[in-house]
Amino acid sequence: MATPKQSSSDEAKTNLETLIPELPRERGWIVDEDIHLLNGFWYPTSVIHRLLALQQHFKPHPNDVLLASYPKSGTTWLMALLFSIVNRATYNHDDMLHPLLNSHPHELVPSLRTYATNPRAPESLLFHTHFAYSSLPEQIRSSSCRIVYVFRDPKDVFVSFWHFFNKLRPKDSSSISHQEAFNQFSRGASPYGPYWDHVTGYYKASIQFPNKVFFVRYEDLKTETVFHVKRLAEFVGWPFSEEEENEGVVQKITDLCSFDKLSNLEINKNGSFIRKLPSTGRTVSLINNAFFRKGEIGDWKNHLSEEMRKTLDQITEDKFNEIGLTTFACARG
Ligand code: PAP
Repeated sequence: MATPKQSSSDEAKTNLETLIPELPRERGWIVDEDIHLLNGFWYPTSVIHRLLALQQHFKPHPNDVLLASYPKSGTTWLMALLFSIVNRATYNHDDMLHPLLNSHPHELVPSLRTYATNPRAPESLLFHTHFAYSSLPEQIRSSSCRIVYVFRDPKDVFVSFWHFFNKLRPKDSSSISHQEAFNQFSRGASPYGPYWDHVTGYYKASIQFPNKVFFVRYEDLKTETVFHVKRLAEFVGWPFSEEEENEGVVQKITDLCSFDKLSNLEINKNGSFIRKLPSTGRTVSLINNAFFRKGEIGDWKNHLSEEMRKTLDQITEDKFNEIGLTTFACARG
């Protein structure tokens, strides 16, 4: 009897089932999901499933804007800013019905991952990813769509990540100590890591393709928000007109997307959304307020020992100095 021919999705599944066990593996941080080293970056199992599907099928539009970041680097903030900037002809910043007042930014800016299994909504040109630059589908890297990358002091990134996964971790899943998580992060074996290679990939791309990749530091956005919001709007092709500037629109959008404003909205204080992990079938309830903790520069001082600070600053200096990127090294003050 002839063997039934495999469909292409069955074949892809079989390929994955043989590929994943062969990849180096580490403990993941959320919902007992392991992470695997794929082409230099550590991704959770469910993410690898989707990444491979995207690499095969995703079709970018020339006007797409992809927000990219290492987790906990300012994604939610940039989502709110980009959403407000590109939709300001439809939603006025002081409209009581502005979507940001009733929806979490993560609901308004879909993840690139969702397009691995769902067709893309034609009206949606804004989406986000935590994939490294070198992992992005080649179709995105070679298309004319634009990429906005935000990065942040790795000391604050680690602390923010640590609080986030502790908040989301179901009570029945195993925990990981602060020191263990720190060791993994500094070895580069954290989800979506190594952090330093993630930043370096996008930084180099922003130097090589300045019209394609916009690179901004969370800390600079915090201290000179209006200046960077104007640059951002120009980069994504929706510059503010002189009239808008005179009317204070930039400041109003900045205020709408500020930590104080967003974190105090009912939807962000008490709402939640559910995500299912295809690899394990488990669901994670994402509590909206987990994305709004302190929103400060330098909270690491309250959570890292002097030795931990030195470790991260040293790696950052070694990795970033060689590519000419300003570092965050600073003494505990
Ligand atoms: P994600 O990658 O999972 O989407 P992301 O939004 O990048 O998370 O990171 C959350 C961090 O951004 C939190 O930092 P913290 O833990 O140090 O407080 C969060 O508070 C901060 N954040 C969220 N919204 C804003 C905002 N509007 N302005 C400044 N920081 C913000």
